Amino acid sequence: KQSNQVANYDAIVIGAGFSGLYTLHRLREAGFSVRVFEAGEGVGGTWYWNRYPGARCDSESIYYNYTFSEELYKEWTWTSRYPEQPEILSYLNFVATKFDLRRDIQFKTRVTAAHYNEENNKWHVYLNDGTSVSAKYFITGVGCLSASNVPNFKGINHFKGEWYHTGHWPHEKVDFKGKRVGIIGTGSTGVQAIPVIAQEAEHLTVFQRTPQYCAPARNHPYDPEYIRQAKENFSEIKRQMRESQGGQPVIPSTKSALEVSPEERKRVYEEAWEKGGLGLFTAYYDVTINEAANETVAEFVRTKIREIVKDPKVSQNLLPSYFYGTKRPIIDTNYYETYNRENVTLVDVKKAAIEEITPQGLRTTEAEYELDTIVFATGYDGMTGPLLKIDIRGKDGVSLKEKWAGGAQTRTYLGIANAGFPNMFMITGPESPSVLSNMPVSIEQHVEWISDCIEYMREHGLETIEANVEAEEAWSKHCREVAESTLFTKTDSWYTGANIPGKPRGFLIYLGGVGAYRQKCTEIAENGYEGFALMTSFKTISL
Ligand code: NA7
Repeated sequence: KQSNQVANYDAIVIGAGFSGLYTLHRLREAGFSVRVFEAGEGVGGTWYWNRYPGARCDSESIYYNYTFSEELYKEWTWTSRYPEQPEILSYLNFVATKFDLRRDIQFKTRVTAAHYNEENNKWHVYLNDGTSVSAKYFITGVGCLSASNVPNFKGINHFKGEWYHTGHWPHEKVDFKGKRVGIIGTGSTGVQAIPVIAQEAEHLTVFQRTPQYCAPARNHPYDPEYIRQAKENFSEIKRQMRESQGGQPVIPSTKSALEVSPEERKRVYEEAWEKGGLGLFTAYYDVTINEAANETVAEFVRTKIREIVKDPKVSQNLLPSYFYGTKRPIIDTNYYETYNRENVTLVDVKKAAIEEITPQGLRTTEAEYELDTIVFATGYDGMTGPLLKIDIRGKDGVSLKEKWAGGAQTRTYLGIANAGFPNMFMITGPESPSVLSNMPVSIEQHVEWISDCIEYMREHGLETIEANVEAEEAWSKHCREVAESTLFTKTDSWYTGANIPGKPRGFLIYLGGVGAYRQKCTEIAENGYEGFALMTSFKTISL
C-alpha cells in the first residue's frame, strides 16, 4: 500500500472548514509543517456542501465567526443577523485568502484510512488517489454533521425523477419551477428549505415524521451602527462568548419557569418570540431539566402553531409533543405560515409510514404521491459518523470503529483524544460541547488547546501523547451523568444516535457548557496534561 518515499509532515489535518483552516494557520504560524486534505474543490466544509435553498446559520452572524484575530473581525462585515450559506462561504474564502491557506491544502482528496505505526511513531494517511503521506500528528476536522443519512428506502434506485440530500447539494441551481416536489424531514434543514421550495415548486408535499418546535428567526439586515459597536467591543464580546454556556454572549437566566406567574412567563415568552432566535430556549434555567418547566414553553409554541396555521387538521398534525429543546431548537422564516399555502400538503409519516420510493414518486402505507423531485432533509450520522467513515487505526491495529463499538457509546477523553490512539486529536469530537454550542467558539478552543499541546511537546522533547484509559472512562461517565440530569436523554434524536438504525444509543455531546468545559481543558493542560501519558521515546524495546 505504501511507497518507500512518502511525504512527511509534522501534522496532517482532514478538512478545510472552520476547524481545518484555523488549525493550519495556527500550527503553521508556530513553525510546523502541515498538510490539509479536503474532499471538496474549495474551502468551507459544512458551508461548502450545504447549498440547499434557504440554508443559513442559526447563530447570529457577529458571533458566528473566528475571534482569534481582531484584525480579521474588524475587516469582515456581515450583512444580516442570520447569514445565508453563500455569505458564510465567502467569509471562509476571505479567511483562506487573508492567511494564504490554500497553498497547504490539497483539494478534491479524500482520506480513506489513517494508521498509527508504532515502529516510527507516525500516522500513515491513505488518500483516495492511491497515494499516502505520513505525519507525527493526525488531526481530524471532519465536522460533526458531514456523514449524510439517506434512509435505505426500498426502490430509491428506480426513482425516475431527481433526488438530492441537502448536505450534498449540487453547485448548479436546482430548478423546482413547475415541479411536484416531495421533501422528507422537518429538522433544522427541512424547516429552512420548505418555505423557499414552496415558493417555487408547483406543489410541495412535506413528509413529516416528528413535528417540531420552531421560533421565528426575524432575520433582518444589520444596522451599520450595531456592527460598529460590535467591532468596537470585540474583546468583551470574545470574552463573554468564551466564558458562556452556549458560545454566544447570553447571560444565563437564574430563574425557574415555575417561580414566576403565568402572566409574567407569557410576557417573557412573547418577548422572546417577537425578538426572534433562540430566546425561548434560554428564557429560564430549568427549561431543559424540569418537565413542568419544559411544558410551559412547549405549550406556548403549540398555541402559536394553532394561531398561525389556518386549517385545524393541519395545525393539529404540526403540534410537537416531545420535550421542547431536546431535539435541536429550530428557528425559522415563515415555516408554519407555509402550510397556509394552496400548493403545500403535509403528510404524517408516523401515522402512515413510507413504504417505498416508486419510479413515479413515493408510497406510504396509505397513499401514493407522484413526484418529480425528492429532497432528503433526513439529517446525518452525527458526531461519530464522519470519523467512522475513515478506517482509523491506533495501536495494535485496533480501529476506532472497534473501540467505539460502531455507535454512540463512545469513549473519548474530552472529545479530543482517544486511549490507544497516540498523537491523534479530534476537533469537536464526540463528548465535547460541539454542536450544542456556537461552533466557531468551540472549534477555536479545540484548535488552540491542540496546537498549544503540540508546542508543549516540542518544547519538552516529547514524542507521544496518549489519553489514559482511566481518564477517558471518567470523562465519558461524567459526560453521561450530565446528560442524564437533563431531559435530553428522554428524546430520540441524533444526539443520542437514535436516528440511525442499529446505532447503539448513548449521548454524544457534552452538556456542561462551553465556559466550564474550557476551564476544565485549560486546567488539564496547566497540570502537565493530566490524564494523558506523555513519552519521550516511542520505541518498543524488544528483548
Ligand atoms: P435532523 O435534525 O436530524 O432532521 C432530520 C429529519 O428527517 C427529521 O425530521 C427526521 O425525523 C427525518 N427523518 C429521518 N429519517 C427519516 C425516515 N426514515 N423517514 C422519515 N423521516 C425521517 O437533520 P437536519 O439536517 O435537519 O439538521 C441537522 C443539524 O444541522 C441540526 O440539528 C443543527 O445542528 C444543524 P425524526 O425527527 O427523526 O422523527
